[in-house]
Amino acid sequence: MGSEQVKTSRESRIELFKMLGIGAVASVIGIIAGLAIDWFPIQASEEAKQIDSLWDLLLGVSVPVFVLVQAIVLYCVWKFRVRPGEEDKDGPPIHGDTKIEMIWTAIPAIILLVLCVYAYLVLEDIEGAKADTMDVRVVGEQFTWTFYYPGEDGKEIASKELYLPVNRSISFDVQTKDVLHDFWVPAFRMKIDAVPGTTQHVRATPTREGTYPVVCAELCGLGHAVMRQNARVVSGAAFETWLKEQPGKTNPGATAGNQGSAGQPAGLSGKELFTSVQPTCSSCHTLADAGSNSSTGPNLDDALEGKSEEYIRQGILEPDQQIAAGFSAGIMPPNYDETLKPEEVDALVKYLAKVTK
Ligand code: HEC
Ligand SMILES: [Cu+2]
Repeated sequence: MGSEQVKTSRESRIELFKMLGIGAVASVIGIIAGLAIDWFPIQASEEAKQIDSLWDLLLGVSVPVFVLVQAIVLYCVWKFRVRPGEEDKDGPPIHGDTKIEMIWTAIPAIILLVLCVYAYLVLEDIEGAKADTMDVRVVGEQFTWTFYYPGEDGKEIASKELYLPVNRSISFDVQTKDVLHDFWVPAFRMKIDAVPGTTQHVRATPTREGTYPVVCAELCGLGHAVMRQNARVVSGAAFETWLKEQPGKTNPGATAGNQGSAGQPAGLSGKELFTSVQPTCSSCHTLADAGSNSSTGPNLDDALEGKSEEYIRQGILEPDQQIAAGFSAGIMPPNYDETLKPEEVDALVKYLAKVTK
């Protein structure tokens, strides 16, 4: 642009304003589109609001950086292309421009600094201790979550559903029994790895009653996709009532729930259990009678045909004792003997024996 033979400085200034104008219009369109898109699930926590505001600001700053630069590049490629007969011409020799270089270093530095400070303040606020916090221990394993609440006399109360009182700060202590998992409630926007051998901490304050998915966000094995449960945010009173109804846990030190599948409605039929115990059998197995057709585990219509109840019982309670041909150990959850009540196991065994005769 500094070339006298090609353009006067007035002409090149007009080109510059044209480019910036096109880039600015494109940026505004990009920001509006970015804000209009519904990126996230509903905001169900205090933290969600802060994180979404941070996201909106990041979007507002990064869209122009990308769109403006692209607009200028494309404009230059089109406007200043070599025309027929100009093949041997060369551009003016340019050896740098201190003023421009200082501007393009200073502006991004200032933008980054402002974003870092804002992100840090949000993080500080989200992670900071809050009054009246309730502790919930979260234990991941292939392929389920168990949630433990502090009960009376140091005993813990285990649940397969994450019941939470609304508008109360929750501090999650996240652990795993086996491999890496990642505790994530997208509606809360909070997420943390469960790392073997350590306890990770994350906070959230649910602000909206409702049911939201709890997801594992770390690929943890073949059953990873079925490692999904529910967070139920209820009123403080409803939470207290629910907690009182839960059976206490006798051995606080152990990590597994021994008092059966808390939160599971009692008296379900074998078929209902097959599709409702967490993680659901139907998410991995094909069984015509239950209408499931998943292939992570053996097709039970074939595998259990004519098999004894004892065989089926062992298949459920000690899955790694005999590995079905063509499948590997460590995929079928090993702890149904802990999470299912004996009568639930009986019902499942009887049901499977009957429908695969
Ligand atoms: C995460 C996936 C997954 C879930 C959930 C699951 N299974 Fe399995 N299951 C497997 C795999 C894989 C095998 C084969 C490997 C083995 O035998 O351990 C298997 C094996 C079995 C077998 C033995 C089959 C044979 O031929 O020996 C039975 C019986 C069985 N499952 C029943 C159930 C029941 C009942 C449930 C629910 C309470 C259930 N499974 C939940 C993956 C799963
Ligand atoms: Cu997982």
